[in-house]
Amino acid sequence: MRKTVGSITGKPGKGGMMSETISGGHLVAKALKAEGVDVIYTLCGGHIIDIYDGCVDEGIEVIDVRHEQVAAHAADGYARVTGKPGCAVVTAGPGTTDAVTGVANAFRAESPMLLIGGQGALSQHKMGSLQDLPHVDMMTPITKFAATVPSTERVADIVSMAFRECYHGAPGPSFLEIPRDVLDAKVPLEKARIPEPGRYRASTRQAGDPEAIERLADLLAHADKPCILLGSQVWTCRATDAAIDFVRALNVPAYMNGSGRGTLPPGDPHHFQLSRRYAFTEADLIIIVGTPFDFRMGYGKRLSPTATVVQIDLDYRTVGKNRDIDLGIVGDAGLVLAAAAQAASGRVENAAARRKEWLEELRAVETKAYDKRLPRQLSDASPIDPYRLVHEINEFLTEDTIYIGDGGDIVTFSGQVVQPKSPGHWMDPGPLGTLGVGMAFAMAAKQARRDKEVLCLFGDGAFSLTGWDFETMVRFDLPFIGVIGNNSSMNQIRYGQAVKYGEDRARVGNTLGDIRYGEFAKLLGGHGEEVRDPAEIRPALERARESGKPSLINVWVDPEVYAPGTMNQTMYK
Ligand SMILES: Cc1ncc(C[n+]2csc(CCOP(=O)(O)OP(=O)(O)O)c2C)c(N)n1
Ligand SMILES: [Mg+2]
Repeated sequence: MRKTVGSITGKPGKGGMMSETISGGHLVAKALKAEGVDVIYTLCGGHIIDIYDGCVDEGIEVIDVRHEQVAAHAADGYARVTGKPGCAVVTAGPGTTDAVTGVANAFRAESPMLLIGGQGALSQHKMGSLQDLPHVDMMTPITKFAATVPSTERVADIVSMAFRECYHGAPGPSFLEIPRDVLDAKVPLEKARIPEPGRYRASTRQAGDPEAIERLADLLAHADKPCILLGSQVWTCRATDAAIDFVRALNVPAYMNGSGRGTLPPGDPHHFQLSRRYAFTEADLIIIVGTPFDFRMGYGKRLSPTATVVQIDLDYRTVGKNRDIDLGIVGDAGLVLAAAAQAASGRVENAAARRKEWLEELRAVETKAYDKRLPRQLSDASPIDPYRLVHEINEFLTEDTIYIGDGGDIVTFSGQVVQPKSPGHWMDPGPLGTLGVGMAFAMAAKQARRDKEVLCLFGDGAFSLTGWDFETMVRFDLPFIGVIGNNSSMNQIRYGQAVKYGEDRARVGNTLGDIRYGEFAKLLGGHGEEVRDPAEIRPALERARESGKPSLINVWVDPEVYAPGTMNQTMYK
């Protein structure tokens, strides 16, 4: 006799009574469901199939990809887009090692995701079972929490523990390995701890030290030339409204980086982009929000030594790291900015008005830089100037287009020109600089937000790393506009070789074939085109939009030009 309650099957208990049982894989699915996770990204393996079976019962979609790196990047992307943690499930051994890059990227990008890896049965521990590796040891340095699930009863408990750990300080990834016998075994339902939705973890948002907020308000009241950099945590904390209120009420020019791009729309009087270096040199008060003093900030050395520097971050370890600061605040970007604006109100009217000239000064620098570059953006040259390509993309984006950049030099061009029109509509790998995130981010963004358009600009090198997952986009009907800036090279690296070793020795290890990626898209069931004429970029983008399919517009750009950002990289100096 067999009784089935959803995922739960019955077997005779003590005294012949029926007791309900549940397997480890089904407990995983229940814990994911409790967290609000509605999709897992995976590549199958015998060690993990019980999780799939649990997902069927819980109504969790299973998106199976062609490489585990993509599964992990997609979980990272899902977290960024939805604000919920992402989840990737991979098999033991090579499945887990393939996913390492995705976890590492999420670690540096402060993205909350859970990677679940299979593992050989506990009963065969260290006996040399198929695909056995020390996964937890490997994952520990690149996660906030890495553990083995020791028993079936504790599967859901430890999954919820891993999610809790994702939100300690600045968010990040967790890893769990679940041995095959732990996953497959069934235990009496009443013996398993199944945390209930909303009852096993608390908000970790912190409002910042009130005394520090007061000091910030005071600094704002006295500053003549303040500026603020809104980093990725502004999006992580969903602090867009607080940031906008802050810059408007206090009349502070704002620069944005990483996922913070789009916090203010282009054209907003407080939106600045091209005058950042000038502002960091001339400002008397610089407020850095949710972005570290890492290589992107010249480790803090590019800020005026005489400016008062304030740093606000979710992670106490980031505040004051690499550069001294005048005021540090550990806390949630939204809560801190709202509290500072509130504390400053009534004290800053004069100061805000006084800053009119400072904003005009920056706008003039901004306009000059824009005008200088404009001819390149409008260039009719063939082969196509990369500036023209990114200009066309920028013009083509709508308020509902999520823009993703995945590549070297070509994406560096786009960083200067492309301005997302809405918050949370810019995705880049983050400080790990991982090539190959694009397809996975497009997959996650489109799956999570069917109402959005997704456009990904790839370098041809970056595309080649994970391009086969274009097929997954077709299989799951996830239309997106893929654009390849094709220079048949790994140009960003080639530039460094040319500078260091001379042009005649520059073509080593960086040359790619002349691949017609438009044909590749068609082969896999998508829409594809080749573009060699700059005037054809916009119509091709329109056709991709209208096709309603995953698409690749392969744009042949000039391999002999490099982005200023590439040429300025300190590694080449
Ligand atoms: C996974 C990974 N491998 C290697 C690198 C080093 N890298 C940085 S830029 C670059 C060249 C990328 O070429 P492509 O995507 O074609 O862009 P291009 O520079 O040609 O515009 C490489 C190999 C990296 N960042 N990530
Ligand atoms: Mg290239």
